[in-house]
Parts: sequence; C-alpha cells; structure tokens
Amino acid sequence: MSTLKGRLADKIPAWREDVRTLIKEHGDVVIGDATIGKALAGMRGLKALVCDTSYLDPDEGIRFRGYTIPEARAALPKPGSGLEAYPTGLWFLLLTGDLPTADEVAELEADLKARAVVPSYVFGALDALPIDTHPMVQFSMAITAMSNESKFSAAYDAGLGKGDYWQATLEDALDLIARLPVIAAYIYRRAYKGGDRIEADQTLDWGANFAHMMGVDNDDYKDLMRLYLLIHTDHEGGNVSAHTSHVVSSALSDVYLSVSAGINGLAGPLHGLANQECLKWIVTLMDHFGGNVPTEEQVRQYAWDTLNARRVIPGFGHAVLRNTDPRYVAQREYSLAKGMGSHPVVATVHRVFDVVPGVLKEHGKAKSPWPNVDAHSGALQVYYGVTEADFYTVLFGVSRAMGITAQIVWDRAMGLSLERPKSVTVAMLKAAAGI
Ligand code: HAX
Repeated sequence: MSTLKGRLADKIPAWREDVRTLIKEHGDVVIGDATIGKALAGMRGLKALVCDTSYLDPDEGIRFRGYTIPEARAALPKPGSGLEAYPTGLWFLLLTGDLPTADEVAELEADLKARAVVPSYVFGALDALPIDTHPMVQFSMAITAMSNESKFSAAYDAGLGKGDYWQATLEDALDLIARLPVIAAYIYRRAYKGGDRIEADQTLDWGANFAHMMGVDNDDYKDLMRLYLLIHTDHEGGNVSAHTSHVVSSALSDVYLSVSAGINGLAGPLHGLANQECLKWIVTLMDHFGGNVPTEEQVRQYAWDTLNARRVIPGFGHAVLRNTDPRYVAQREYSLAKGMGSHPVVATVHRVFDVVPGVLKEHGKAKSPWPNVDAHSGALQVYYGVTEADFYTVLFGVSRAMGITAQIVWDRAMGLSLERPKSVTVAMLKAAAGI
C-alpha cells in the first residue's frame, strides 16, 4: 500500500467517527440561516456544506488544511532551493491533512508517472472534434470519455461495499490526476502548435512535465507552472466547480463524470473562464489606447465604459472574498520578484490593480472591488509566450481537479448522502413573507 493510501486508511476511521457522532447526536444543531434573499440569490453565505480540505475566510483568503498560501509554499517540499513547491505535495496535504515529506512526494510523483497513460481512444475522440472547439469543451469531453476506465464503477458493479468506496475512488483520482497534464498538453499542441505531440520527460515532476509537454521548455515557466497549479487547487466546497462535482459525485457517479461536470462549471465566465476573459479585456484595453501600457486615466475611462455597457470587469469581485485574493497577491509578488513588471501586459495588469478597485467602489455595486486570482494569471502566461487565452481555463482545470478529487475522496470516505436539498415555490416564499 502506498504511503498516501496508508495514511488515509489510518485516519479515516477517526474522521468517520467524528462525522457519525455529529449526525447522530448533534444533527439538530443550527449552523446557518436560510432566508428568502439567500434562496433567490445563489445561496450566498448559506452554511450548508462541509469541506475539510480547505476553508475560505472572506478577509484572509484560502487556507489549505490550515495553511495559508505563503505558509504552504514555504512548508511543502520543493524540487530545489528557490523553486516553487510541488503541487502534488499540496494534493497530499489536501487529501490527508498532513504535510508530506520529500520522500512522500517523491513516492506520489513516481506513482503518478506510472499511471500517466492516456487511452488512445481519448486522443481519437479529441481528434474527431473541430480544431476550433473551445479547449474547455475538449478537456471536459476527454475526462468524461475516461469514465470507461473507472475502477470505482467496475468495483461497484462487482458489489463493492460502502465502507470501501473511498479506496476505489482514490484509485480513479490518482489515474485522473496523472493523465490530466498529458491530455491538456495534447489539446494545447493540437489547437495551437500544429498537433505534434511532445512525450513526457520522465526526469521531470508532474507540474514541470506539463510545461514540457506544452512545449514551453523554460525552467522559469516550469517553476511558474508549479506555483500556478498549487494556488488554483482548492477553494473550499461552495464554489461552482467543486460544488457541482460534489453534487454529481453524491449520486455515486465516478470521479471522471464528477470532475468533468465541475470542469463544465469552471468554463463559465463568472468562474474559471474569467482568466481568459480578463486577458482579453487587458489586451483590448491596450489596443484601444494604441497598444501601449495605458495611463491611469485611460484605465479609469475604459473601466467605466465596461460598467456603463452593463458588463462585468473580469478578474474583480468575489462571491466570498472581501479583500485582495491571496492567490492574486502570490502572482503579483512572483512577477515583481522575477522582474516581469516592465512587460507591457504585466505592467497593464498592475496599473489596472491601481485603478479598478477605486472605480468599482465609486460604481457602488460590487461587494468586493478587489482582484481575484484570474486578474493576474493570464499576464504571467503571456510573459512566457503562452498567449492563447482560450486555453487558460484548462490550466486552471488541471489544478482544480486536485481539490475536487480530494473533496470527493473525503465525501466517499465519510459516506456522505446523496445531495438533495428541498426547493420551494415563489408562492410559498410570498406566504412566508406574509404577502
Ligand atoms: N464588475 C462589474 N460588476 C460587478 C463585478 C465586476 N467585477 N463584481 C460584481 N459586480 C456586480 C454584480 O454583477 C452584481 O450586479 P447586479 O446587482 O446587477 O446583479 C453586483 O455587483 C453585486 O454582486 P456581488 O454580490 O458583489 O458579487 P456576486 O457574489 O454576485 O458575484 C462574481 C461574484 C465573482 C460573479 C462577480 O464579482 C463577477 O462577476 N466578477 C467578474 C467575473 C470574475 O472575475 N469571476 C471570477 C471570480 C473568481 C473565480 O471564481 N475564479 O475562478
């Protein structure tokens, strides 16, 4: 048994006992409040989900199993001094709650390498799609197609008992995470680089190999890729992608079906696709003013034009966060430390950060005027020559799949029920309101 699986096997009985006791002995304790406003406005702030992999504080931002982003970057094993931590180390942390040692990450990396074999029919299915099919559609379809490989579904059909669901689910999760960079790089090469595939380099770690297979063989980009894949993993349970996957998984749909469902949610412009939209907004802003870094006044004018056209400014605002997203801060600090600030696109993103929060405050609608993760990520890709904005959400998806699968393994280990909340009618709301 691998260290990862063994660690989970050791911990799950106690976690299960906690959950059983909570349901049996304290199931009536009230933790949240459902109101008419919440029911009609996206259940914002409604406490009705449980997620142990990470927690999002509105002011502080995300903590992965208790670690902030700077803490996780500092504490997780790294491929070398001065380099970013292995994203797979963060996945180990999300799954188990334990910081892995360097040896434990090496073992997980080796396991993923051995599993990174994508069935040939997946490439065949991708090749059958029109070349201009959006990369997120390709990505989702490829993941769905691999449901054919699900060890969970095969074991379930063979009579797997509920107590063992998590083990087969973990197997699917490991297979999926191993294969995602291969699939994503295939989509990238096919869509933008004439289709010639680059084989994995067995000497590279999971994150760096993704950069290599995309064809960006630059050590700095590989390091950025590690950072990118680490910060996008998990954002507690209620975000659209994680929540969607959780709901689908609660019907015991396998990991492939559950993750692809979440990926379809990530593909929406108010969620993960905002990274694509943001880069496009930045480029259009620059084009609008002659292709240069716009002045503060020009940014202000363009931001107001966007708002007056009743469009959102992509990369700003958040459903939970009420402060600058620490994922944004990590990328901004990275760009400044690496001296990227003079690149016109990076410089424009930094100028937008100086101006747009003030505009949004003046506009007065958005509850948070501050940038989220998507406001910065595209500029760093452009810096390294990855200019194809339509691909950016696939990068996000590769990372988010780690958070989603960690959540699903936990859900299955705890034996959580089918998710089936109750809906009411507008007439019932009116009656409740005394109308
Ligand atoms: N630009 C313009 N208007 C904005 C805005 C923005 N960036 N952010 C919020 N608003 C508006 C909302 O559209 C809403 O308007 P209406 O009353 O007309 O519906 C109003 O301000 C109140 O919204 P809110 O309560 O502050 O925000 P929500 O929780 O409803 O929505 C969103 C959160 C992230 C969807 C929103 O801020 C937004 O659309 N931002 C731009 C898109 C974006 O960056 N999405 C990525 C978010 C992070 C993420 O999931 N990444 O994957």
